[in-house]
Amino acid sequence: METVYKFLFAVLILATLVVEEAAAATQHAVGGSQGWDESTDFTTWASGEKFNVGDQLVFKYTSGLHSVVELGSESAYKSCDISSAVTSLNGGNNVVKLTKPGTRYFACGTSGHCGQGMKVKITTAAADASSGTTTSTPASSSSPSSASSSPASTSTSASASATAFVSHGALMATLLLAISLFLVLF
Ligand SMILES: [Cu+2]
Repeated sequence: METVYKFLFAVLILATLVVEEAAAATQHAVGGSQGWDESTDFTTWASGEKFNVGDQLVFKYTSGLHSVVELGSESAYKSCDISSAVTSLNGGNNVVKLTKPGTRYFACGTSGHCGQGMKVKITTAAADASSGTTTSTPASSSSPSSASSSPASTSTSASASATAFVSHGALMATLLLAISLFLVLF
């Protein structure tokens, strides 16, 4: 009977850890309440946000008026070279997952909009910086309607699974530690 309780305790710890890990991922509504629009100051917005691995960017805009293109380099970003886009998204509500540390460049694909400042540079911090601290997200972005925006994250799936493996390892280590602690104490 005692083993049953031990098992249940272990399951409880595991469930808690999984929930905590899920809660640590933040959704960033790009541009804040103004959204993905040419009137938004994205440099100021991005400087006030902290991007961690596992977080998501949510681009909200009027479908047909704007789009989201990911650019492959700093130079393409600076010169608004939309033709070198890595990924192109549209539809008005796109979710892009930040799967690894580093800088990513996004711009609007509509002619002239990037030049007007409708672009943003996102720098994702290394995984270890994400422990615990979750940045605030506007309540409006709470609907996780993962639109047809998966292509952006699938291109980097190899590194994504590597990151997942690392965090999974840390999770298992914590779990094993908790279980052994329990066995020693009781
Ligand atoms: Cu635009």
